[in-house]
Amino acid sequence: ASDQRQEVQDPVTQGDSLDTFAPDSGAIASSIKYHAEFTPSFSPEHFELPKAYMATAESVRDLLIINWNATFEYYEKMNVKQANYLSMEFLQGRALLYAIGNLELTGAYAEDLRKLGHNLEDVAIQPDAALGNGGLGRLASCFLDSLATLNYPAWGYGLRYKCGLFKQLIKKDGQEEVAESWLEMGNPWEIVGNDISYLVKFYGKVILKPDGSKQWIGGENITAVAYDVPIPGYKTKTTINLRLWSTKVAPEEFDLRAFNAGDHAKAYAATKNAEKICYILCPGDESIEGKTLRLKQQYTLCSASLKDIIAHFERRSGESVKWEIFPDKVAVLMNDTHPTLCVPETVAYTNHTVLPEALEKWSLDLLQELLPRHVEIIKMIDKELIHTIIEEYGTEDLDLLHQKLKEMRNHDNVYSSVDATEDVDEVEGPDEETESTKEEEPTKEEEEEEENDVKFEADPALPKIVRMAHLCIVGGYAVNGVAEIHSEIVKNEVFNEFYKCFHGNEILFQGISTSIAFWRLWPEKFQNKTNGVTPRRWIRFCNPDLSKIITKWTGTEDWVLSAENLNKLRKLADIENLQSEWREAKRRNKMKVATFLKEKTGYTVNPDAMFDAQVKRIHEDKRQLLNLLGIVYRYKKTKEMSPEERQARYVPRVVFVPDYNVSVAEVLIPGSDLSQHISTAGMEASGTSHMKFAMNGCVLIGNLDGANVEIRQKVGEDNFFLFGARADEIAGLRKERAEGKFVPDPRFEEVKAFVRCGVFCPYDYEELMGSLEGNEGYGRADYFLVGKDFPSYLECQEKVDEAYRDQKRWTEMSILNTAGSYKFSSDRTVHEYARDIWRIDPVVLP
Ligand code: T68
Repeated sequence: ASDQRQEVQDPVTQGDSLDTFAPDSGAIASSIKYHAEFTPSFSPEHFELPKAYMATAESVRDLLIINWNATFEYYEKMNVKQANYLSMEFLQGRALLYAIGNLELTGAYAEDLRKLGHNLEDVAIQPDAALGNGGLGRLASCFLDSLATLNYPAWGYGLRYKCGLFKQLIKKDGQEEVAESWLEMGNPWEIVGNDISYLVKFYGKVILKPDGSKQWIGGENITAVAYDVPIPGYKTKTTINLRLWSTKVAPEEFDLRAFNAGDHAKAYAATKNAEKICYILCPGDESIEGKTLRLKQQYTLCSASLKDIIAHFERRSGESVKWEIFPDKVAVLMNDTHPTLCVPETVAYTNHTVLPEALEKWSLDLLQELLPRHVEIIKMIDKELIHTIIEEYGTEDLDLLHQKLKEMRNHDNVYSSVDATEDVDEVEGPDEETESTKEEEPTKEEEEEEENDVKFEADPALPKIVRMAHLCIVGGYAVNGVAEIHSEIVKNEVFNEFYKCFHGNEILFQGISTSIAFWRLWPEKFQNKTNGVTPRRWIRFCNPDLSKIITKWTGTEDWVLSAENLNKLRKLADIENLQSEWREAKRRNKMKVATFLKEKTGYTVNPDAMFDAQVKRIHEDKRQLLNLLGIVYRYKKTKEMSPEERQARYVPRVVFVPDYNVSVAEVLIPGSDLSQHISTAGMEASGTSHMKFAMNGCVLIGNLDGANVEIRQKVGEDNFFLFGARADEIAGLRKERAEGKFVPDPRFEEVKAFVRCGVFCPYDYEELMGSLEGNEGYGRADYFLVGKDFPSYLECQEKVDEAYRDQKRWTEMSILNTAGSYKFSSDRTVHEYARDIWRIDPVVLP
């Protein structure tokens, strides 16, 4: 990629005028009435919900489209360099009130809707756009918000799943997942581009053409159609685009003959095959069918998006398309490895996990069958990598070189075998013989190369897999982690071979380190970009009460666009008046939580109690179990108290909130006092919910993992409850554990026994408790070190209780958390990506 920055001229001098629509009073009501009458998605008689929502949304969309078109036209005209954020997930949440807020029309809409007999808040009842699972998807949405607000030329690309995140029901036996289509009532936020579609190909074979070039032919073709979602920035005309692909059958794939012959199932097979690609988010991939579907999803995103990006480039280039300047005009970011199949192009890669089981791997056979041409390219990349390594390393010491490659293959290579201990699904080969370069006569040059490569061949007896993260690192021009500690782990541990490392003897003498041999692959690619979240949605929009207080005490509303202003609160944190306003706002937010919980779960909670929240995808490494065992321990102790003693304290009350999503977060986060970020150190890449909690004045309890480390630095050590083992101790502790040297704390034994005895309900707890003890058949002995951290967690929670009793001190901590959260605005993160990875500049519309 080039370092060249975009020079943007003022188009006003070129006679353009791009006025935004500024509706006067009454104009909004007319627009809503117009849509109610003429947008034929509901029956004509009434103006009730959901029709009132739809008509209101459509009128807002009109306004967005004006800015969205203006933005698009301006980028076209100025031929700007654009960043493209490819992500399998976006967790947008609800759009109506947020968009109105960004357009600064909340008052006007509320007033005009009132005239039409509706309350704005009540009208906004849309389902959440939940096209994501958790942090990774929500990060993508926060980035879009910041990109638009900061006027960066950028688009998001994703898939338009018909069913987003499942509806979660908690039944007696556990979680029940129910599919739910968020599109059932229609989606007013999208603009279908029937004229923007691309063919996406699967299967088939590669042939060698007479001119020596290769062609991928045959196979199955589907069509990807663009659905565009305008993303408005805050207080700016810039409205960027989230382009989501929906899949349908390519017309020529429909078997009309079979249909007419009465074999309707056969005729529809192609339709179903195409449509199922976008049917659900994250289809189960235990089965080979599931794996194939997931790979098809990933490839659809890559293929359609890159074709679209290339089409933009060609169109914007006009008469003279110069491919050598493609990197000056286009940056592509892969949000984790899901879009790895973009690698042959200009890409950058953000890693979101270091957990071995979460690092994507695909069987070479499956890839070969579905994408034969890509496998050839991947093999070429692999070959090139080996050549790079030989160049870097030299061939003087062949044994050492072999050793190095073997190491990389065993745990770190692009296309390689894996060690036999690893569990890789065997996949049946393709039914038909595919013609690929493998079977062609090699040229003389290739033969020579082959000879050279034989020496470095992987063990043919082992199953071949493609490690997507390695492909991303080799093919990407930049690789970043999402918090400082995570980026260090990425380069020094998980992907160290691709960064640099020492081998031979490293001698440390009187503080001077001398290495005998030095291996250096791509240290310059590796970077850190600590995550962030948008203060627009995560303070201003979800917490209007606190927003007013922040504006009042910092003197301006500037913090919404420049989060550094939040830090002004630091000096004010002990002022009594501010503190009492702060507490009142928190109390009102807690009342909202109490009302919400009552409605949603039927449980009553006391708003005077401390609200202690843990918000995470359910994962062993995030250690919900540590939280639960902590609760059980405290429950047991409360039970053992005398009635008088118990009276003096709150009895723990635990509520599980099912079906968590962005809208639920908007209620829970402002109304929490404490939030828990207690993953095993080194396992949470960053975490982002704690950034939202801190922004809303919640105090955190956590260990030195992910972005906790940086949050603690910013809010101050005294305002963060720290416990637990550090990342650099984990390997040693696990070893100790495996060798049976770990001596559990009596409180840990007590709590496990208590659960086992069935006080909560009769249930076979053996699997759960066994996993903590490493009992036979239950996997690795407490791999996530719940037992090790349990005592320090309990002690830390006691300190929390103590601190909460001093409300003055607690409020000060709460204010200091909001103050210190300034660093964790996604505006800061996006500026860093723009400067260091995408190399794009803001382009302000005239
Ligand atoms: C999260 N990852 C990290 N993954 O766990 C979190 N994965 O620490 C980090 O803050 C966040 O990414 C943003 O960087 C995820 O959310 C997924 O949701 C996911 C989904 C499908 C496949 C793999």
